[in-house]
Amino acid sequence: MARYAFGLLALALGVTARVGAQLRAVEVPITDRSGIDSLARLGFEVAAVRELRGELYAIVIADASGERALRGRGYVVTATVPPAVADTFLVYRSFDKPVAGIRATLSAWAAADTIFHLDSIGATIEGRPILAVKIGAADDSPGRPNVLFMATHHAREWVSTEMAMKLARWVADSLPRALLAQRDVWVIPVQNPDGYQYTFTADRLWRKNRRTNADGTFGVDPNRNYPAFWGRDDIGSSPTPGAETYRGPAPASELETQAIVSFHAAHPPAVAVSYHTYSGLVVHPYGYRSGSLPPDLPVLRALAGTDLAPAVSDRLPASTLTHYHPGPSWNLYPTNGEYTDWAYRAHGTIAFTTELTSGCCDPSSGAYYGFVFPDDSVLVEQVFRDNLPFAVSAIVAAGDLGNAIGASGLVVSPPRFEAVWPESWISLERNAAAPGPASVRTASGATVTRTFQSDSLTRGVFRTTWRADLRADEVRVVRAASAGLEAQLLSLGGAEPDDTGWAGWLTTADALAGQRAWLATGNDTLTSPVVDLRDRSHIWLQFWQKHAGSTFVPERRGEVQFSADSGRTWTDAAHVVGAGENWYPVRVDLPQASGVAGARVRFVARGFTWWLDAVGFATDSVVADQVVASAVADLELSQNPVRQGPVVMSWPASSQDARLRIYSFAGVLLAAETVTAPTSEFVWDGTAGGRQLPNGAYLVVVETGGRRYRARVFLAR
Ligand code: 0X9
Ligand code: ZN
Repeated sequence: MARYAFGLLALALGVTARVGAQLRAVEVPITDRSGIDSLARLGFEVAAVRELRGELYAIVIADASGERALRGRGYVVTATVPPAVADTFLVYRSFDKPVAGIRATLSAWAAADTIFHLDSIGATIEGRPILAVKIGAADDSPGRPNVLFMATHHAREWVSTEMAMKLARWVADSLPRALLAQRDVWVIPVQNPDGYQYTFTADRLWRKNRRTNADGTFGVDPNRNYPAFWGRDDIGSSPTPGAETYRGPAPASELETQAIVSFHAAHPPAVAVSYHTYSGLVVHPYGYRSGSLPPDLPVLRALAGTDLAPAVSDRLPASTLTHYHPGPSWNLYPTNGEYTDWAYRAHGTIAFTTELTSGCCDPSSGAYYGFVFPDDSVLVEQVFRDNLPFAVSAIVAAGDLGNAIGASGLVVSPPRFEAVWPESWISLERNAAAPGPASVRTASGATVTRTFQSDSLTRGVFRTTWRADLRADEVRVVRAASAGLEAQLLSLGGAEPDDTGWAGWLTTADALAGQRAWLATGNDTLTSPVVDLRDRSHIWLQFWQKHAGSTFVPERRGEVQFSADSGRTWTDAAHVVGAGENWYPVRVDLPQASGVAGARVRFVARGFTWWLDAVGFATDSVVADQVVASAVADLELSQNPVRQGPVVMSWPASSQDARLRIYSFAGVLLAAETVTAPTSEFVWDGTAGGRQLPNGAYLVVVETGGRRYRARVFLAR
């Protein structure tokens, strides 16, 4: 079933609401849902669909030029006053409503329950308090990491406020007390109270705050006003006061923004989730520029998951989605002055935007609802339940981000190479020191060195480029010796004339490296030649890509598949969804490729425009392959990396004594021990010859009964 591409996607495409002044809601008759698709494809913002006197109408938010464009396309356009809605819903309630409103409810909770602490962190232009509740101890302790859940930057996104309210209640009632005692959990259910109130009294589809702009229009977009990347370009936000994404006259010009900024200065969150609606996403920094990846991608990805192991399932009946797509925010569209980029830049906050609900469909009518989620307590409760595991994982992770575990079981990848060529990227742990030089051993046996570069945006991820001095086929082993990392390209293809054995896709001169790249523009499959990976382990796939999809149509995507039997059977290794207009590298771990003689990958474009270059198998296990090419299996380790105390290494029981050797990463033998049968484990405290070894990677090899086991152990203490 098709999904309908609105929300602000339409604004990003920029047909309407770009220039000109006042926006208004107009009704456009459509025959069926495909009419919504057509409008969305033209770039119009369809905020809702309404049935009136048996006719179907799309409600489009447009300015004068947008209305002209609609008429120019033959649409009949009628102004509509989005109804002021009576404050009498079953689920929803305004900010000001006596007794049951957001303000009254929070006050009642704080009065009734000693673990609820209610605080006003600022006031709006219309004088409403911006309310934050803290659940747990009353005082602030540096020993308790802050976790922030925030909602309703955008006035009309009501489900997000209910999500935050339910979460506050759940944390107070049900979060295990031992965990709560170790966290400061904060909830700000309405970041934009004036706008939120206005959606009940005047305009259900209002988005911005309610400040009067210099040109007489109203409102600044609260999610474009933060002081990071503010006004960087006019695509990620608008300089036009009447526009829906107006960024305001200056960074943090708005009282609501100032309240959040000072809140963060006083209580910097380790993790934050900013709830919005709609489109079924869990996105994270960066959002300011397509293709930019944050240094903490391993932590963000562990928590948000991947399309094959997503953190949030969508179990709403009639939803068009099965899960929320996780990824960098530019998968949706680029923004600047946006909250998560700011919190991450300013405070290192592991920050997410959750776009709740798919926008379709209301199970009672089958209707698309967009921002107007049904007033149905069962459905709203389902949204909450679907999103609760991710919220809980955020609370847990805040205590030890390096060991974060996602709601679907993903963990933080260890320090590693993320790409080998044409740029070598390594990601280290948060706050790791800069590594020494990068060196490359070339096919001719020469060594070339470069320094790893990092800047304030890529802190912790170090990059160096070989493109200028080395051809891909000359690169063999890449090393970041001081970080104990190395990687080796085992195969490489990039649509160049001498890349033989690849089939499918056209080639294009729009290349990342060399002269050509591959390009698919619809349904097309690119298949690699067969690669022999016998005697190889710790295999991963590197590729660089860009793509022109949409998160609103996730069934149009790229699928990366692996075959261990030369292409007879295939399994999914990764999915690629959404927009990504600049080249960036991807690493996909392929543990199932170890020792495989007939390894192949293929890239299946499903209605997806997709560029690929520098595709190849790589391995992290260069030394291991050199020292013990014939190891049969890996040792079992009680922890890796080893952060604290000793590590217990074990192997299958054997009737013979075992010989255990510890090597430096460069292959120097540091220690040898004998373990007497029937003991089949060794407790290692990180020393060799009585000497404490420095942090880094070591290779441990155990031989017993004619079998050989090995492990690469990271000391990180
Ligand atoms: O545009 C926004 O502020 C958010 N979407 S919404 O439809 N709720 O308005 C998304 C912000 C996420 N960040 C980026 N897409 N860069
Ligand atoms: Zn929003």
